[in-house]
Amino acid sequence: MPQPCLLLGAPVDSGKRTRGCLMGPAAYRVAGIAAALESLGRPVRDLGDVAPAPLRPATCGNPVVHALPETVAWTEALSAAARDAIAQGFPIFLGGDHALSLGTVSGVAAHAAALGRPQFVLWLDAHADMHTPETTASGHLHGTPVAYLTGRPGFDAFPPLPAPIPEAHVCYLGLRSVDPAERRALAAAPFDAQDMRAIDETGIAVPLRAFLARVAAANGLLHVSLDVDFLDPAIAPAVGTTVPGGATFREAHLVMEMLHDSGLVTSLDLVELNPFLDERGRTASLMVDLTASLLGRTVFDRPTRSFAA
Ligand code: EXY
Ligand code: MN
Ligand code: MN
Ligand code: MN
Repeated sequence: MPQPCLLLGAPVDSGKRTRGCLMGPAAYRVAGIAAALESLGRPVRDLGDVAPAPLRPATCGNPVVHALPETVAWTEALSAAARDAIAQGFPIFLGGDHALSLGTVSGVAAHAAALGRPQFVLWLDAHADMHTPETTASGHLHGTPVAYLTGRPGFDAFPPLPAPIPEAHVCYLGLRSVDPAERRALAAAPFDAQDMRAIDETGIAVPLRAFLARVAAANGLLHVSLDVDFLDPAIAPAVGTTVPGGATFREAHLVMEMLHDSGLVTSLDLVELNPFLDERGRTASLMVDLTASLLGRTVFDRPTRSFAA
């Protein structure tokens, strides 16, 4: 029996000022995510929506930071939920904005550390999400999870990070909107950061194959964080932070298909869907189809392969 897919709604909307991502989990359910995965022979358990921890006062030095106590409360609850879920199956976190990943990824990384295995992360996003609460100019904490997860200073208001992720274990694909402070942070540490220009030059399979080979060689666990704005806005309009020049339909599916064939992925975030901005559910449906590709929907079955050079 394959591992069950565990659906956990994470209706986080505190990571930015424009609201709507709280409707994301409902949109994925209406778009048929459970049936799509069941049709692939995977048992599916919908664990419902996670609730945030009780709100406590939280402050930081930057007065523009938005909804800090709310995001801290989500981080606490989602980290515990993720750590619990990954011990029982393949968790899929239905977002919710990208601030949810402060919790989900810290939780799965804690599990990996307890197993004594390295945690890797594939960040599919137009943005680097590498601000700290001190460097963000917008104050939007959905732009901060990678900094938190790699142990940057400035997150004193948040739960202590159980298991920081080494920068070299983070691969970005799709970057095309990176702020100056984030560029400096990326340049100063060994992130595997691929912008859209790199993907234009080599195709998206080349950097992904190299990353997967590294994960396999390290016997790592792999978390995938899929931001809707990784996709080109022409195919995925339901996001508040559209950036032109994103991944095409086929590039995105190829990433998911290769991830499936690698057999390495152990958890998944679907983030930043704002159903209020969607057109007849097409973005929600595309995200469900991409998830199905990651879980093995294909025309011809291919054997699991290591992607080693
Ligand atoms: N870098 C910009 C900021 O800090 O406001 C935009 C962040 C957008 C983050 C989205 C979810 O990926
Ligand atoms: Mn993001
Ligand atoms: Mn983004
Ligand atoms: Mn910014």
